[in-house]
Amino acid sequence: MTISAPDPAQPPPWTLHLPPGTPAAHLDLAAGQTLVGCWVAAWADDPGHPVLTTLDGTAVSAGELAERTAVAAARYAAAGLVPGDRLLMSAGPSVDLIVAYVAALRYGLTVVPANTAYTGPELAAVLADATPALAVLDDPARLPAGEVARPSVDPPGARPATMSTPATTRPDLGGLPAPVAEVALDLARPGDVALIVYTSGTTGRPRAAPLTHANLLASAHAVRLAWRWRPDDRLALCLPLFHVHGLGVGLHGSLTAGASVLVLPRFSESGVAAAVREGGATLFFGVPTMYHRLAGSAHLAELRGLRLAVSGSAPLPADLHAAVAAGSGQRVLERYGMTETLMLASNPYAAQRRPGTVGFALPGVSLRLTEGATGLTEIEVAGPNVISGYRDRPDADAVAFTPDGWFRTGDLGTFDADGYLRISGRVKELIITGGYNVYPREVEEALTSHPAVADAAVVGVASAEWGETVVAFVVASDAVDRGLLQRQLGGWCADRLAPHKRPREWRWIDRIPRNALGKIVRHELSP
Ligand code: MLC
Ligand code: AMP
Repeated sequence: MTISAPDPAQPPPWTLHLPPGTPAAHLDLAAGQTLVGCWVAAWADDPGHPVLTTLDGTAVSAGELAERTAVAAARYAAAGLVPGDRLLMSAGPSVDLIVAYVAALRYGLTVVPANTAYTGPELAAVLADATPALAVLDDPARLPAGEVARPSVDPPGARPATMSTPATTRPDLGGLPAPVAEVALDLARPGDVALIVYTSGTTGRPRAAPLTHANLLASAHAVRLAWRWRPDDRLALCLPLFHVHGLGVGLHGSLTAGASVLVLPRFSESGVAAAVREGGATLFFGVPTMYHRLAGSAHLAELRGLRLAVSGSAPLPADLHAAVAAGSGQRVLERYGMTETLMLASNPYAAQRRPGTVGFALPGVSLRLTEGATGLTEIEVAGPNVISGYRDRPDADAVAFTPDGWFRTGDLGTFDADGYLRISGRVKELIITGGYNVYPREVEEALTSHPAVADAAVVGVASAEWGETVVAFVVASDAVDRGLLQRQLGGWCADRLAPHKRPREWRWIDRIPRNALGKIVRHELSP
């Protein structure tokens, strides 16, 4: 039962995000446009504008970025790629990587980002489902050699059970053939898929979210408007470029606003401080773990120099919000997003930023709450930012979308008296640690595949630094030495799971509580 939905007779709640004087009735976030079309138009307007900078003095102007991405696109063509092909991307943030990425979109490729910490089996699962024509990696040796097994999604015989691993290159595209001719650029249509992002565990059947140019542009425009992003802004960007936070909000938002990105190779408190002090950064976007570390460092006060600091991907505790405000004067603006829907809600830029809430629906986005059988209210979303369905997964679509086409976020929420959205929990089985998602089932499957494990369950426990950390409950199959088994399981997980998915703590029990359907009763597992 829908208990709270936008009133069609009233202006949408998001009009309060718009700068004064914006004609809301005429707001058409991305209609008929593509990400690259919008970026190229901004570059042509001001070719000398620095678009990418680094702390060691690199500066790439808009005109140079246009040129470098055209050359890179021609190299993709010389390597035999054609528009519509998929390109796996798994590398740390760098100017080269951004050039390779933007070039791929300009040439009409679909980019499949993957976590740089993925183990061989995790990467193989993405490769097998996505079948990219080329992989851009910091270390090409990370790719499993030879053939990879493909998941059985299609009826038997519909496609081969294995695929060859794709050609690889580094972010500077070293090793790709030199361009032989100019190639046609920027021909993507709004409905073409720019990104395919895997959202769930790599075991079982993968769930891939195809994000179109129109989805991504609508979300980039929404945050550009809501956060008053200007060409003279410079974002200190140290988020990974394989998730929608770093890519969809940080990079796309900056390029859509015609602003600059200060590219940092990784997050560090001193790096963020230097970005503000020496690099001219006016914006910083981070996950709560980054704010926790900044708040505990000697660099907190440097945030004072920013025009805006934004937090997302996980809940920002109200006491952390207060600590950052006390130490730097920055009232961090918290926003809420999700891979399949991009950005959903944000605290207001120009009105009260209310700790513990994620504010109001962003421009173009509609939110409603629906009460389930338990009486809890789930957040549902519709808008130009939302995917139209998972890739080749009608079964997942049937669960994720309501009959009237709204997307179920799996997050629980309530609106407070002033209409601020508060996220109160999750219906989905998900642990968020340092802004990364961990699906308990994936970790449990890795654990129970060990011969000495009879059963296992994984839960998240509260952590001031990480938000949640992963704790494993294990039933050993025989009377084995627990210390030895724990060491063995540590190595077992390290071979199969990226570090953020590996249990940080271990508990040994006799039986995993399960209900009549065999489902783990997680709340009975007390860490
Ligand atoms: C690193 N480690 C983690 C971890 N990140 N463990 C649990 N959770 C994490 N998030 C591991 C390391 O591999 C290492 O393992 C150990 O923890 C200590 O690492 P560290 O050096 O202290 O961590 P660091 O490399 O500094 O990484 C911390 C971080 C990073 C916060 C900078 O986690 C990060 O960039 N998080 C951002 C994730 C993100 O962008 N999420 C957006 C998803 S999109 P070992 O074994 O070597 O000791 C989304 C939608 C939306 O959610 O709304 O945005
Ligand atoms: P992902 O699947 O990686 O895109 O993660 C999306 C999930 O992150 C959402 O469904 C929420 O559960 C969570 N999330 C993102 N932003 C916030 C936030 N500000 N507060 C609480 N949870 C958040």
